Amino acid sequence: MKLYYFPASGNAHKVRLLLSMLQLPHELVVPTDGAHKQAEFLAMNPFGQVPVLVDGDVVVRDSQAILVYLAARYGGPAWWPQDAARLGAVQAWLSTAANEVAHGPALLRMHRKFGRTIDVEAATQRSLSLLQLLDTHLRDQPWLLAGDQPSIADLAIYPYIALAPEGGLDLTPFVHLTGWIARLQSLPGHVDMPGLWHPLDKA
Ligand SMILES: N[C@@H](CCC(=O)N[C@@H](CS)C(=O)NCC(=O)O)C(=O)O
Repeated sequence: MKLYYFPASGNAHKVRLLLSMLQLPHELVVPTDGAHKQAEFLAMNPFGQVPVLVDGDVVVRDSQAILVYLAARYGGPAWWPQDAARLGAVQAWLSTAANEVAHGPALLRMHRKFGRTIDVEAATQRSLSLLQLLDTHLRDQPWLLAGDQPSIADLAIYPYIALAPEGGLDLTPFVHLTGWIARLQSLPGHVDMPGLWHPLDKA
């Protein structure tokens, strides 16, 4: 398998995490010199963005879609639930990753780290609402889905939450969320990326 990615991409990092946790051999490819806007790459992803996964004849673009593909093909029932209610719950969090997370903490990070012009006030409000919602949700359960095992729902949400301090957000008041980040970081196969906040290192 080949994963096209950028080292600073939280979206690509979701996929790196699952590949690593499933122990799937893969090659990492960084498009250089604008190659992600050239015809060869655009044939794989017309949006000209990473991540893109190539697995034999199968090409999948979009981080959420790649998580679904890998979990369904290689993950087994823990990563890809078989019952309709759990699948619906997974999809709800994948949508949250593509919407509230992307337009909240991920956008603030784009602004602070890469200079993107945004409505900072709106993105901050969206982010704080999301962090509070996640913190409340994780008060009584270890993972985003009910039960005692992580799923792709957690991996879809996690990178841009743990990267949120790079966008100027303080995660320390959100103690349940902080515990979830620490749990994710202690999973076998967790891989680090520059900028991820490590709550257990804070002392
Ligand atoms: N919805 C897409 C968004 C992908 C995305 O925003 N990729 C960024 C890196 S995180 C990218 O490739 N940006 C380069 C560009 O747009 O030129 C996903 O979840 O994969």
